[in-house]
Amino acid sequence: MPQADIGLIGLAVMGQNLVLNMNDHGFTVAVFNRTVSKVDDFLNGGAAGTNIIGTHSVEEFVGALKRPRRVMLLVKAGQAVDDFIEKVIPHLEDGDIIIDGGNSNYNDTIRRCKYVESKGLLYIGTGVSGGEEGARHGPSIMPGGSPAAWEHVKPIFQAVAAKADGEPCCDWVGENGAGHYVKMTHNGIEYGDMQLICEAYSLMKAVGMTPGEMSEVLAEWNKGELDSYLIEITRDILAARDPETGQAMVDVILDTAGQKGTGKWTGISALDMGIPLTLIGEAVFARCLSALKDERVAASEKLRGPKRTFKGDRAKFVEDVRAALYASKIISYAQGFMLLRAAAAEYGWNLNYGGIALMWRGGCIIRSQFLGRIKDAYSKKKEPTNLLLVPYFRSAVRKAQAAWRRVVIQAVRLGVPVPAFSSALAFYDAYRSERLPANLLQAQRDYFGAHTYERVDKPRGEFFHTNWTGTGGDTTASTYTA
Ligand code: 2AM
Repeated sequence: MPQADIGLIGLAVMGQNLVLNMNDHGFTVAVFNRTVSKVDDFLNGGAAGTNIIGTHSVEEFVGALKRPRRVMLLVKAGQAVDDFIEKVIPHLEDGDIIIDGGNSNYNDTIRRCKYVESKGLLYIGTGVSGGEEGARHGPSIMPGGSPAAWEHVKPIFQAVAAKADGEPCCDWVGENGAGHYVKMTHNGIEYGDMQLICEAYSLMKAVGMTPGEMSEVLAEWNKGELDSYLIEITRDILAARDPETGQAMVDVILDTAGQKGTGKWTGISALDMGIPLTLIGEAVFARCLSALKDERVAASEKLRGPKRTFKGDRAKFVEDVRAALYASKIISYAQGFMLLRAAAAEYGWNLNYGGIALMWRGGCIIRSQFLGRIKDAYSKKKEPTNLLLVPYFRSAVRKAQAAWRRVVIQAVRLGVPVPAFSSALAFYDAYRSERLPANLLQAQRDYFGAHTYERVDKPRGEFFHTNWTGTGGDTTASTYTA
């Protein structure tokens, strides 16, 4: 007699923790793993004394599941997911559900959803965020895929998810790859948030502050509008000491950043759709530049910058940095939601932006008070076209603006790179510009490539070409391919 409410394949730490979390909430879970010995290790270790059912073959695993069978995969993204889908399909029946909870690329999820549905089954691709700790005690869960599958996983997912303001940080995101797309965007925003905090750190360092002093500053910031998980952990990181040398831990860590690719995917998607996701783009590139450690060390011997020292009021400067960080963060989220809107249009998803903000409000790495404000903004009757136009954020940016500009100016004077702070400001100034220099750009395109332009004194959609040199003729780019 099948007993398990859900089955999970993939007993790495995330998988184990999620299974224990489900068990805590009264669900019976069957487990399986490619390296089968890990099943028994788990049952004799972390899962000892629970109702978790260990299985030693795909047949036994599927046989342990109640119908509709819910098969969740938490295996390495990529081929492993396709391999397990192939392995379980022959054992499943109409209406059974395959769930991929890994960090899959949304394009793969779109493909797999179609494939699995073609076999009469249902598919869910879900983002699970919050790391090992989140998986154990309440992650943010972002499911998308076959809509008919949602009611069958909803009670389990919402029970184990983090809660924010009393609501589960898990709701249906949309069809096929929507869940993984939203998770990817979450990770992109995470890159942005982290880069912004690193720039604030870099500025405080440039004005002579110690990590201990910065930790105290972040403890204060965490009590206000910047209250968030990432500020909180950075506060603790800056206070930590290296047991070997007694130095601040942060000072003994090599300054080359790693990345697993979700920030890059976010940037690629933005470029594909023509969305100016500048802050996340800069955050990804900042990691790439940091990774060129040897080149930078060599260049630091040769390339000179300004020899300035900070002479201002340090406390005032720190407050300016806080305001600049907050304003830049608003820009980053405004851009992130612009991306989601574009993706919704591109892929035909009916995204619930307030729901997404709520899913990110707790459990995940970017969790913050701030996301509660975004949820409020999207819960209004009239959905805002851009977060920057929402009165709360508009006024927050207005208040922070002078400080933000002072910080960017100071950073430029000191020669401290602040790509995220400054590109956020450039975005703000461009987005609020009624007229940008693209008129000149269009003229250039028309000059060398006869790409044509529209005129300010003629209706949109009418295109003109100028014979700039008197020798180019009247042929336009659309009439030939060069
Ligand atoms: P393993 O324990 O047998 O290595 C995280 O790496 C999880 O994904 C683990 O459960 C791991 O199984 C599984 N995994 C990694 N690569 C895999 C593959 N190619 N096929 C199946 N499972 C894989």
